[in-house]
Amino acid sequence: MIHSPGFDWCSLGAPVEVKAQAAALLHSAVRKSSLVEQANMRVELLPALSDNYMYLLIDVDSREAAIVDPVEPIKVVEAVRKHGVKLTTVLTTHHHWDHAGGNVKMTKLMPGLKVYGGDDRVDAITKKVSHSHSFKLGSLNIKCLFTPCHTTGHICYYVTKENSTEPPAVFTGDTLFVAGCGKFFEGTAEQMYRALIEILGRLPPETRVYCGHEYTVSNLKFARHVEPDNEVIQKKLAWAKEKCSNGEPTIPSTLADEFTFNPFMRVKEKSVQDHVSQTDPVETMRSLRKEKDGFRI
Ligand SMILES: N[C@@H](CCC(=O)N[C@@H](CS)C(=O)NCC(=O)O)C(=O)O
Ligand SMILES: [Zn+2]
Repeated sequence: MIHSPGFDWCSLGAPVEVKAQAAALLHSAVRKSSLVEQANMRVELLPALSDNYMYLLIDVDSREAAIVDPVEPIKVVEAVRKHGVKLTTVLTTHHHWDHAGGNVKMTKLMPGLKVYGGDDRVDAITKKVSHSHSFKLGSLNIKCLFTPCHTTGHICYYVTKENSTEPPAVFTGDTLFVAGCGKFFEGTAEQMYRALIEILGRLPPETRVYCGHEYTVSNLKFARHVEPDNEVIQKKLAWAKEKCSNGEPTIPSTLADEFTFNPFMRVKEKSVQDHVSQTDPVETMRSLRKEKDGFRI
């Protein structure tokens, strides 16, 4: 089998090798960008590599912008020009190359950028942050949430606007995915439980979730395996397949939605605990991750 890192991105109904090749082509040619517009903040989703996302976050009032995980800096420069905004800030979720690997080039293309991150291994870092560290992007407030597990220095960025009736946004990198979570490369089930349930899970339910990868279809196939009787999962999977086949993103979701279909957010549910024969939420998290690491659809 030809290995393509983004092979799970879509089901194209063709033999495996053809699928992998077609998917690789589609990733670069067909994955569409999209814009989430609110009165106060805009988020442009910029597909990168085979299944990553970069996010251009714009403060509408000041036209100041930040870019999350700019692994393909040329695409970022084009988007910044298109919107006519001033890019001041790089928000790095974690040090892995598919997230931080564009930082050096990004700062060369646009000198003077502030580069945020929670780990000394983040390329070109200028501002090392820790939990609850807050700063402004124009009129937007950005709060850093320390969520170690996928990597020991992983940061999620929570974005709010004072006195706004519109939903906040959270950029979750490889901690929380739509319907899934990141692999525990440098951490434990206890840490992922804290990140997903006690930190992200306590943000307002309407918070929009912008994650690091387009893994929704493959994640939902695992979710369906865990909870075959959960109709929300079936519906979301049909919706996500349709989106993927049109090259459209399945992002953002909301935290409220994640609690209805994401098995890693549902570790307190009996149906999920029963699947892994556990009764404790942290042990359920540990067992689920172990099972998904070896899961093939
Ligand atoms: N299973 C991944 C393979 C790539 C991978 O391991 N990705 C890392 C992030 S760069 C991860 O944490 N994946 C979560 C998972 O496989 O559940 C996929 O769906 O394509
Ligand atoms: Zn990644």
